[in-house]
Amino acid sequence: MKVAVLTDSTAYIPASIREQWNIHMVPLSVVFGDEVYREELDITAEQFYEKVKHEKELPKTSQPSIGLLTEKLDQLSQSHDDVVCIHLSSGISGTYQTAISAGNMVEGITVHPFDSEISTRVQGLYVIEAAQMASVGASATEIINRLNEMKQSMRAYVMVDDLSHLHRGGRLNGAQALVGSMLQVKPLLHFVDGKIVPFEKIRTRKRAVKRVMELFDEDAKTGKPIVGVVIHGNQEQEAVTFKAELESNYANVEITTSIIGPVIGTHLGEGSFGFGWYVK
Ligand code: MYR
Repeated sequence: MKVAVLTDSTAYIPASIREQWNIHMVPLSVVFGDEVYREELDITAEQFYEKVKHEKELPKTSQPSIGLLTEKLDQLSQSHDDVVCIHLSSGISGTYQTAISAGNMVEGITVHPFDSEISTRVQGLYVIEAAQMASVGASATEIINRLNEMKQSMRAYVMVDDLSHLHRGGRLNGAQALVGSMLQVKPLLHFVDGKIVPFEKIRTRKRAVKRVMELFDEDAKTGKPIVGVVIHGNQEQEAVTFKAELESNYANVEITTSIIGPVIGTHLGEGSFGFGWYVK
């Protein structure tokens, strides 16, 4: 019973790591006018942030087509019986539902869908765990059970420089009446039931970063092993500094940094910054 692991490009797992762990990927796209760019394949994160600066119109995003997903599942069915499909939150994209629909159309492989209820490399934490389990022969059911267990301790917070991107894309939920006033501040955002909602209104980025550290401390001070990822919209240095500070404060944490790619970058804007983690 060979189990494949499939995710989408918004998990932002570098190709070298995908190859190492046999992780399959379907891309989402950014659309500038009539031009469609599949992220990673047609446009890198760095190229995207540069391009946005020179474009008159802001981009839009699109999920993978059902045709692309059925084609991918069909290929996987040649050598696998099951596939664990881990996608960005169904509360922000139709990708997860489309994977389920594609699974109903393809014969010879059983789709085990997992709604990460998040995105970015935080979603990637689930994907890497699933792929490592698959590599040592775990069944799809064992993998899904483990992912659900991870979800219990998964936490993520993100701040944006300009809330208007999320607002424009219709991905900001909750406290809608506050949006006008919130555009002036740097709210800390998080996911509730797979949707993005304000967590706390914080006036400055410095305070928001400090607040994330306090929230992290609640888990880190237990001494339990923690895996985390710092995500950033083209703010490499800030991410590296944040990671170094956490690693110097706690011996039990393993942290990576990850640039937020074009699709999620369209909705968060350049300058976004966040941190996600789970207790191992
Ligand atoms: C699509 O067009 O289907 C993609 C829509 C993506 C919406 C992204 C919304 C922002 C996600 C923030 C992720 C932060 C993770 C900690």
